[in-house]
Amino acid sequence: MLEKVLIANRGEIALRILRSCRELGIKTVAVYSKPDEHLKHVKLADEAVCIGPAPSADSYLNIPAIISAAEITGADGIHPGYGFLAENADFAERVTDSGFIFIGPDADTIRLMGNKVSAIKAMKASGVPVVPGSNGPIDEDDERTLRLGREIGFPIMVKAASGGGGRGMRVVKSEDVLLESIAITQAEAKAAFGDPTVYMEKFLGTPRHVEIQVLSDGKGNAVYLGDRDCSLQRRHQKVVEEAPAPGIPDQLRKEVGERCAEACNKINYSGAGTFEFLYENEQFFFIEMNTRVQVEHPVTEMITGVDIIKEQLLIAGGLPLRLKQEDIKIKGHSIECRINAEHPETFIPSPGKITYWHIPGGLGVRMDSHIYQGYTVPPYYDSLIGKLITWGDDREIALQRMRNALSEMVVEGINTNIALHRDVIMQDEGFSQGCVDIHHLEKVLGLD
Ligand code: MV4
Repeated sequence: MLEKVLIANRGEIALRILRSCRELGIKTVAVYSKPDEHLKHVKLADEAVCIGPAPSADSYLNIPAIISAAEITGADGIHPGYGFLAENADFAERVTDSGFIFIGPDADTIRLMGNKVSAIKAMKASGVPVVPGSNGPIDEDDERTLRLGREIGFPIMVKAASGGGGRGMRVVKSEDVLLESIAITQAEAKAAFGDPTVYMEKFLGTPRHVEIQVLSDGKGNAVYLGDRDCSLQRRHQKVVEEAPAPGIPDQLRKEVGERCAEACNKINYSGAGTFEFLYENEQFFFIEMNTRVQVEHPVTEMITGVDIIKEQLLIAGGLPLRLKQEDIKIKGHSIECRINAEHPETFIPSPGKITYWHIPGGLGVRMDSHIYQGYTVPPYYDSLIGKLITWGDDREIALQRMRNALSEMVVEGINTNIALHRDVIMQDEGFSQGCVDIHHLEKVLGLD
């Protein structure tokens, strides 16, 4: 089992990882950039090492500095959190080659999923439903491409194999612009990712974003922990997430969940992972797999009672997964509001000193945050300052608890998006109803 874990991240997720390590009696090493020396988890960690100056490229993305910190402190495992190096296959490889345990799937699996063409191919082969499309890269044969396009039917989405998360994609309305759209996307993909490979999918107009959380030990024991709906987003940034995804037939949830768990076993997936789907007309369509723990993992923890980070640590430590599918019982409903240091209307980031910080409480209310009164939010990293999570026996109770919790929360000294959550989203009729699509929030905000 792991004895000392280096946390290669910052902010709320670094604190979240530290808490699970402590619960398991695992010692912790914090690594931090110069302006981050006052982070809460840096103070709480058993050891802390400064790995560089403010820019991420020189600190949280600095692989040699992180590995040196692990060597100096005698850590045996490295947890990458989310963002930064979490889905960097070269990092996972160098961690392993240096004799440490990477807390996540192996480098080859990260690489397989990092390339969307190979990810879709692997998932399709495992029986996971995918979007109708080219099922492979677009090649030089224009006649074949046009034929494929006609078969898929327009509109079509052209996507970069090395893209993902909304980068490197383009909608094509008709056949006459297909080849030129492909050429443009290829050129952009080459410039952005160093890989010009693109593929085609049927464009879905009004899907929901539904994802399935899995845990798998790479030894034939995989489970799915239900689903989440992350449709409420603005410019590919999720704003509110919930679990379970409302209004999905239970039989369908089960079928797709089982396919995901089977796919994990088939590829010997090790760790926590998320299958991302578009959901339209009561059908799931796989688009990508995330090989890390996600920001929104708490809503799944709330409805399953499973500590996802703890399970990641146990799997990485070499233990067989303790959970069987029949142990996973979905109970109630959970909603998460991402609290950002940004203006609630303009979305302009708002770093600075937090002069007053009052967080809500009560039954079914959870706050995952590294913030304390007097803390200064630095301008160098993303603006997430916390996640307010509620749970209730049903969606209505979780929603009402969220409205109450938001009304109790007070942050002074910086702008936050609390008012957006409290006065706009949690009052919105469509959201209150449930089942809104990925365009809903931007429509409500008048941005489309
Ligand atoms: C799509 C799509 C419609 N049809 N693929 C955007 C992020 C990346 N993960 C995949 N994305 C999309 N892929 C097909 N075939 C629409 C989107 C999309 C989207 C997906 C999930 C969450 C928010 C989104 C916002 C805009 C577009």
